[in-house]
Amino acid sequence: MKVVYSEDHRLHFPQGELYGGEFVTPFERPSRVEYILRELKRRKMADLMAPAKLDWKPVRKVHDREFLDFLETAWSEWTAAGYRGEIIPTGFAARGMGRKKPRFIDGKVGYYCHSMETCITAGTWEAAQASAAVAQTAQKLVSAGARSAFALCRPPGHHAHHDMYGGYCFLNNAAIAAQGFLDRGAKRVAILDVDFHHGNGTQDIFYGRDDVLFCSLHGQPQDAYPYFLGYKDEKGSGKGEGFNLNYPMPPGSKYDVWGKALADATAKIRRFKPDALVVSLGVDTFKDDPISFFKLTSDDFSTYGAAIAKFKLPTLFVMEGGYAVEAIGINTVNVLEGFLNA
Ligand code: Q9C
Ligand code: ZN
Repeated sequence: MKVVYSEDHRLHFPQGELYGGEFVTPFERPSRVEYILRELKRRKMADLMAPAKLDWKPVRKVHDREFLDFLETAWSEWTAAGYRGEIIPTGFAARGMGRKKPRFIDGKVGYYCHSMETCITAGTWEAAQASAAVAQTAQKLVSAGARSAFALCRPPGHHAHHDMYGGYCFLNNAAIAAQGFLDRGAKRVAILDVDFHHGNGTQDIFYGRDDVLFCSLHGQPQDAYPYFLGYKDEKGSGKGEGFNLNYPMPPGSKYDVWGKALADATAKIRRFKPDALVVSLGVDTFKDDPISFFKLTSDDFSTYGAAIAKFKLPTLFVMEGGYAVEAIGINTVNVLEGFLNA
């Protein structure tokens, strides 16, 4: 399988993540990618390729222009204000407050951010663009006829909204890829999000559209990040109604529960008759993941990789989360190998 990868992911590595009131080393760290690459090489599955230059057209269709400008200039505005730490917002537009965008950077950060664990650093924008280019290059391989490709994206993307970052995500790589498929002739694209966390960003971007079916399997928002989206009754709006499907599941869920959700989503995706499938591949559903509460085993990843192959669709895997770093390579490559061997 073609694997698209850029070393520029290393440009994004914040010193801290706000977690339980402490600053800890971010769970979303560069070594995640190294473990995945090592396992791909060990199984002789690392047909590596560097990304091409990013084509901004599909990016601008899924993200707000001023949000992109903000990401580009945030670091220089922050340092110009005299701040010496990494970028973290302090104030947000909470209930009852207004929606106008502030001028000063500290206010703008609160306007464009939805979660405070995600720091912006000097290299973040470079890394985020490289990650989007990785997804897009892999998408173009599939659009050009490859049966599948793996976009080894970092930072991840599925928590990035049309105009908000957070949840370790800045640009929505899977959404950019889905838009890329449509721009290259696909009539309908399905996105299957198997990351432990609800793909709130992807949901937001396609909520009013009927050309992209979004299906997310995740920890129920009563108990799991992102807390404020991911309920079953979020079904899409306007002509997008019926094209957003959420499968929230309770703490401790094993493959017996998770696999049933996948089977239901599979039936809905088939009925949609997509021309391409984008898999938002997070392996934080693993039983030993440090920030998640599902109980999938390493073998379960092989099982669902094979299940995804049964769609017989051109398939793009886009890396999202997974924080049990010692197992992240095994679990990720199990999905890909399960898919290839099906
Ligand atoms: N107690 C992705 O997997 N913080 N993002 C969770 C848990 C944010 C996860 C705190 C988790 C973001 C791509
Ligand atoms: Zn996740």
